[in-house]
Amino acid sequence: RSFSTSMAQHNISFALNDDQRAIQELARKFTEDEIIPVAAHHDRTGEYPTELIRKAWELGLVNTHIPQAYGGLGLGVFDGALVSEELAYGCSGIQTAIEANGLAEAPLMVAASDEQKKKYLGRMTEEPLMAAYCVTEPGAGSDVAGLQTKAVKKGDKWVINGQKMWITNGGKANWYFVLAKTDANAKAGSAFTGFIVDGNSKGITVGRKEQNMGQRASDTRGITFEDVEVPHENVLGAVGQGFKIAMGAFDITRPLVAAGAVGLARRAMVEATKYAVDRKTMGKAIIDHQAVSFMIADMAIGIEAARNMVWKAAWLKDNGHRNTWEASIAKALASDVAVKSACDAVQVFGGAGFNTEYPVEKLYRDSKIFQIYEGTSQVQRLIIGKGVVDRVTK
Ligand code: CS8
Ligand code: FAD
Repeated sequence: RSFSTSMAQHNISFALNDDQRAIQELARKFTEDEIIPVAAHHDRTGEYPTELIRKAWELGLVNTHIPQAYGGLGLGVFDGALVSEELAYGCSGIQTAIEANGLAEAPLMVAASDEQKKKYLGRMTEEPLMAAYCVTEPGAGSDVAGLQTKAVKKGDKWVINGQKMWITNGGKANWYFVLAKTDANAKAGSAFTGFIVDGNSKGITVGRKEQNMGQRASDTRGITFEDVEVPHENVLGAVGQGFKIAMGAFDITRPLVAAGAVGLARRAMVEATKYAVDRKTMGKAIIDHQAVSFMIADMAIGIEAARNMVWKAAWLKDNGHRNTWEASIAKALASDVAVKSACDAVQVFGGAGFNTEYPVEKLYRDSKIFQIYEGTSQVQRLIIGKGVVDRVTK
C-alpha cells in the first residue's frame, strides 16, 4: 500500500483526482450556464463582464492560486489550467480578464514578503477586485530589457515615471505590478525592480479602452505614471531583481494562457463537428467528405497534444522544477493550434462561418491574440531554440 502511494506520487498520471474533477466540473458548469449565454453580448458591446466575474469569484474560479494562508484556495498551476481551459471554451475574452488577475498576482507569488502577500493577495480574496501586470510599453514589448519606465529612490519612497501599454484590466485594477528601470548601467537581470503600486496613487492616468480585433470583453489600456510615489515597502523581492521576477511570473502564467488557447480550440472543434454532421452537400453530411473530417481530425490532434504539453509544464512548476522551456513550448503550440482550429472551423461553416450569427467568427478573431500576448510566438521560439542548444551542448 505504501509502495503504491509513493508510486502514485512520483509516476506520471493523466488521471485527475477527485478535487481536480470537481473544480473542472464547476468551471464547466459555470461556463455553460453563465459565460456562453452572454459571450456574444460582451463581444459586441465590449462591456466589461463585472457581474460575471463577481459570480466566478464567489465560486472560487478567480485568483485560484492565492495560498490558503492569505484566504485563497491555494490551487496549483495544474488546477488553474483545468479552470482556464473551461472558461476559455465559453469566451477567451472573459477568461483573459479573469486570468490577468492571476498574472498580476504571479510576481507576488514569486517574490512578495509575507506582509505584502497579506495586504495585496489577502484583499483579492475579501472582495472581487481586479489587478493588472504592467510590463509592456509603447516602445518595447518583446524586448523587456528595453523598457524605459524609471523608478528613482527619494528618501524612503520611489518615484515612478513612464508609460505602459496594452495593459489588461488596466482600467479596473485596484493595484498594479509595475516593472521599472532602477539602474541604467546594469545588465537586464539586475537593472529593473518590480513594484506593487496602489491603483489610487496620485499621478496615474488610465487611457481609453482599446478597440481590439478580438477578446473584446477584456479591458486593455495604456497607463501613464507621472511622479507616482511608491513606499519602499512595496518593492518586490530586492531592488534589481525585477526582470527575473517578471520572467518567473510567466513560468506560472504561460501554461495557463496556453490552457486558454486549448479551450478555444476545443470549442472550435465542437462547433465545427456539430455543424458538419448536420450540414449536407452532394447527398451526404459534410463530415462524410474526408476533406472536412480531416480538418476536424487535425483540430483533435492539436488539442490533445497541446493539452498534454500544458499539463506537463504545469506539473513541473507545481512539483518545484524549472519549467520555462516547457511553458514556452506549451504556449507556442497551443496558440498555433487555437488559430488554426478557429480558422478551419470558419472553413467548415462555409459562408455561415464568416457571419456574426454563428459562433466561429468570434473564435477566429479571439484566437489571434494568443500568438501575441504573454510573449509572441517568435519570442517563445527564441526561448525554445536557446533551450534546445543548452540541452544538446551542455
Ligand atoms: O524579454 C524576454 C521575454 O520573455 N520577452 C517577452 C515579454 C512578454 O512575454 N511579455 C508579456 C507581457 S504580459 C502580457 O502579455 C499579458 S497578456 C494578458 C493577460 C493574459 C492572461 C494571463 C526574452 C526575450 C525571452 C529574454 O530577454 P533577454 O533580454 O534576452 O533576457 P535573458 O538574457 O534571457 O535573461 C536575463 C536574465 O533574466 C534571467 N531569466 C530569464 N528568464 C527567467 C525566468 N526565471 C528566472 N530568471 C529568468 N523564467 C536570465 O537567467 C538572465 O539572468 P542573468 O543573471 O543575467 O544571467
Ligand atoms: P514587438 O515586440 O514590437 O514585436 C513586433 C513583432 O516582431 C512580433 O511579431 C514579434 O514576435 C517580432 N519580434 C520582436 N522581437 C523579435 C526577435 N528578437 N526575434 C524574432 N521576432 C521578434 N502586456 C503587459 O505587460 N500586460 C498585459 O496585461 C498585457 N495585455 C495585453 C493584452 C492585449 C490584448 C495585447 C494586444 C497585448 C497585451 N500586452 C500586455 C502586451 C503584449 O505582451 C505585447 O504586445 C507583446 O509582448 C509583443 O510586444 P509588442 O507589441 O511591443 O511587439
